[in-house]
This record gives sequence, C-alpha cells and structure tokens, in this order.
Amino acid sequence: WAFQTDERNPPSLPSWPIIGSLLSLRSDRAPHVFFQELQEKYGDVYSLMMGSHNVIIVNSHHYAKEVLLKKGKTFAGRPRTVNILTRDGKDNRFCGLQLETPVRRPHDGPAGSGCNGSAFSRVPVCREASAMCDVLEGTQSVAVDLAPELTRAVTNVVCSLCFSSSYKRGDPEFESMLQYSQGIVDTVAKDSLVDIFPWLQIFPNEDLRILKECVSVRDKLLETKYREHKADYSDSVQRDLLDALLRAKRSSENNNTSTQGVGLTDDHLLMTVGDIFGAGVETTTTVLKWSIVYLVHYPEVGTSSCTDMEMSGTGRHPQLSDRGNLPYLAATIREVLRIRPVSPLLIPHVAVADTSIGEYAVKKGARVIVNLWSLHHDQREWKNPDLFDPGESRKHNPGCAVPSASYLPFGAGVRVCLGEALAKMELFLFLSWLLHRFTLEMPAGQPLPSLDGKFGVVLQPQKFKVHAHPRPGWKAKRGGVIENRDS
Ligand code: PLO
Repeated sequence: WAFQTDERNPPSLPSWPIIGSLLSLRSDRAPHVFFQELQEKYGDVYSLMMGSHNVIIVNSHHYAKEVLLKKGKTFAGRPRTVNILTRDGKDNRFCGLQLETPVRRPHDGPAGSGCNGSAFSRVPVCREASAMCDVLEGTQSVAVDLAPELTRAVTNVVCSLCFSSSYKRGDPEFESMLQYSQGIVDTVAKDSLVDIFPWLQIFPNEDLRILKECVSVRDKLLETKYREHKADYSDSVQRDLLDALLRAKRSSENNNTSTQGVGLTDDHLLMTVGDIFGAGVETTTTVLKWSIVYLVHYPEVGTSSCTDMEMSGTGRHPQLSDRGNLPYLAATIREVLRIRPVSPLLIPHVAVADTSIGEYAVKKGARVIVNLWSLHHDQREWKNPDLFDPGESRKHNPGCAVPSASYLPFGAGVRVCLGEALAKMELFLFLSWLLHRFTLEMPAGQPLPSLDGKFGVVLQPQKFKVHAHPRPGWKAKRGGVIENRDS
C-alpha cells in the first residue's frame, strides 16, 4: 500500500518494441469504429503504443471534456505529423502551437474593420446557394452527382472570405483544386503510419508521393494568390483574410517588440490561409453530402423540414433570419453532425506537461485522441445511437442548441473549430435553399447510397447520384425574387 500512488496508468493494449501495439491494431474497421469496439474491453480511457509514441484514446464525454476544456491548455499540443502539409507547423491551428495573442476569427471580420458577428451579412452564401440551385434546375431530372456543385458553392464562400475571388463552372483552377484536395484528404490521415514507421518519410511510398505532389499543387495556388494580393495591397482597404494577414505581418515587422523575435513569415501566412481555406471547403462540403445521403434515406425528414418552411410562411427564399423559425431543419443538421461527425477522431492532442485524465496519470508528450465517434454513438447517452432521428434528438433537450452532453461536433476548448459559426450558417442556408426548391430522390432501381463513410482526414460518404426534382410551386423570377405560383 505504501508504494501505491493515487494516479495509475490507463489500461493498455499489449505492445512490443518498435512496432508498438500494431499487431493489436489490425482490423478491417475504420479506426474510430475499431477504437469504439476496444472500449468494451479496455474501458473509456485506454492507451496503446504507436511505434514509440504513447497514445491515449478517450471514449466518453466526461474524460473528453477534461482533456478539451478543464485541462485544455495542458492538452493543447499537436503532433508534428502533418508537417508536409503545414511546412513544419507554420499554420497556427491544425498543427502549430496556439499563438499567445488571440487570433481574430475570420467571421469577426477583418481586423480593424469594426465588424462584429454581423460581418456575416457580407458573406455571399445566398448568392452561392441561388447559383447552385440554378445549375441543378438545369439538370432536368437527370440523376447527377451533387458533390462538384456543392463543393463549388462552399469553395466560393471561403474563396471570397480568403481571397475575394470565386470560381465559375468548369474553371480549370477549380478542377485542379478538387483534385489536389481529395488527394490530401485521402492520404494525410495515413500519416499515422508514418508515426509507426518514421522511416516511411525517408523512403517515400506511394501515398507519400501523392501527398507531396498534391501539396505542391496547392502551394503553387496559394503562392499565386499571395503574390497577386501583395501586388495590389493597400493599408487603407482590407478586402479579405489574406489582406488582414498581410497587414498583421507588416505591422509586426514595423513593431518587432510585440513578437518576441518570431514574427510572421511568408510561410506562416500561407499555411494559415491554406488551413482555413482547406478546412472551410472539405468540412462543410462533407456535411452537406452526408445531409443529402440521409435525406434520400429518410425522405420524410425533407418533407418535415419543408413543412417548417411553409409554416413560417416564407413566400421567398430562406434567409439567415429564418433560422429560428425552422426548428426541424436545425434538428436535422444537428443529427447529421452527430451520426456522421466530419472529424470522428478530431485531431490528435499532445500533453505539454505531466498531467492526468480522471484517475489516470498522463506523461508529458503523450498523444491524446478524443474518439468523437464513441461520444456520438454512446448507448448510455443516446437512445438508438445508430438510428438517424432528428425528432428524437430534439426531444432530448427541447429548445436547446446542444441535445446531449455527449455531443461535440466542433470539438471544444482552445482548439475548438474556428469555423463553427460560418459552417452552421452555410449548412442552414444551403440546405434550406435546396429543400425549398427541390425534392431529392434516388434514380429508379438504384440502391440507396451507402451509410458507410470513407475514412480519411475527414469522414466522407461514397459517391452517389440523385435526381433533383424542382418543386412544382416554385419558380425563380428575374432579379432573384421568388414567388409561389400557387398562391
Ligand atoms: C483538407 C484538404 C486541404 O487541401 C488541406 C486541408 C487543410 C486543413 C485541414 C483539412 C485539409 C481537412 C480538415 C481539417 C483541416 C484542419 C481542421 C479540419 C483537418 C487536410 C478538421 C476536420 O479538424
């Protein structure tokens, strides 16, 4: 007894030198599902070795909140595994360390512009939603893959925030962006393999080659945008995020006492804007795709959302101010984010000091993976967690934004998603516009799209085609004003 300390190590998977717990980690399942299965045997918190790294997997919300909120700063470190993508962590969110001075969120509006949350009014989501619906109307009930148009709409929102630019249909730069981005999403998560076998970085394999190639295409695109911005930059106007970062860089150069000698380099700036751009596109697009998957699986959900709209008496297209009037659609979006979280393992955290999670000791340098999938599918917290049920999730906690404590689609704490507010606004507007103008249906004889995700750095649905039938009562009049022909 005399030797027993209060804190003990978490239950651990068997592990061997060099390969770590690799032999126990062989599974056909996606990592988040497999980690949830291991929870039955090892409990809510357990540890394993990835090569020489001690990794702690957290599978319940009590412990997750300790990591993200209560001890958020102690667990705010990031592994340097995405260094190819971020030029050795020179972004400040995804991989790099938190800056001491809070960085303005993009939706706060450009620094010094005096904008607050209402800067949203300047984000052209409705313009993009309308353009997307027009394109879909042109498909004349031929089954189409909605993904490219959804991606273009979301990309244009982020593009106008970051670079004040947008892409037309068929723009070759957009096509190349689609391609490199998919390449990065598919390969970057596999860097956990690089963690296990660090020499993979030295002896390039196929994935690493794809990743490097895609990153170099991306970097060229970012560098061009940067060059163009520098060429016509002016201190008096701030068009977008890139201008705001440029201004911050210039003022830190003029006033180098504030920056502890580190300064903002070109790389920092490029990687920061690259993260925001990449995250802004891939995440929101993925949630929209999942929403459509679930809407075709559960057509009654779309009908109920539309009933909401009709009830709220909108003889026009939905606007942001309608958000409070469409509770069923809001519940649907929440349920999609629960059942298919974009980032089921969030991004690994690293303990920056010796600490603990619950009753377990955690050493400095340990990696901590919060398994959001386990939180969102926890039998103790959710009735039938594998069932898509916006109605049920709403009943849990009526009128409340958060349906259960075991729900963190955007993470929490110092590393919380930077784009949460923007994402929620886009999801609401894009989906309400889509449902307002179309009914979505599978082509006759086609099986429903798979509910299994494709695991990558984001959990994406597989490709599928749907019919977008224009709703009979609605017709766009010139000038973007919409009327209900039946009324
Ligand atoms: C998506 C592909 C882009 O080309 C590069 C990129 C940058 C930031 C990443 C993002 C990708 C995927 C989603 C990530 C985001 C940072 C935060 C976000 C990981 C790889 C999530 C879901 O946490």
